[in-house]
Amino acid sequence: MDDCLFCRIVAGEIPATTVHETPAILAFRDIDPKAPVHVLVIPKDHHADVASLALADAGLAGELLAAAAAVAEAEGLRGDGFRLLFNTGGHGGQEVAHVHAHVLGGAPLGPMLC
Ligand code: IU
Repeated sequence: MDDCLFCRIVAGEIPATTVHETPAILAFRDIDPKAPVHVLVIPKDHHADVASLALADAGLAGELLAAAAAVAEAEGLRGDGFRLLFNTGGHGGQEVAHVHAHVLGGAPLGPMLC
């Protein structure tokens, strides 16, 4: 989608710091990190949110989770733990309408992120 920020990152039109990539998935550092490690993991194909993705392509949703786990491993988060978060829709606080998993860690995050 021409007007989608994350589609433009996938297309290389907007720079991002990539930490993990597969043919279907891209993971890059959040431009405004909310934790010492904050990586966004997205499918290269456009899906608006995690519910839309899961209904349209459960296999790709699984690839997204596997990539998030690989990022957590590569970033050294597996031992102490991390947060995997999908903000979804308006009430969920989703600002970019291209599904993205937030991988957050590197410090204790508390019981909830709001
Ligand atoms: P949200 O779940 O849609 O609220 O998360 C969007 C995230 O995208 C948020 O953490 C932003 O800091 C991040 N982001 C980014 O990494 N690069 C950008 O150019 C823009 C937002 I705009």
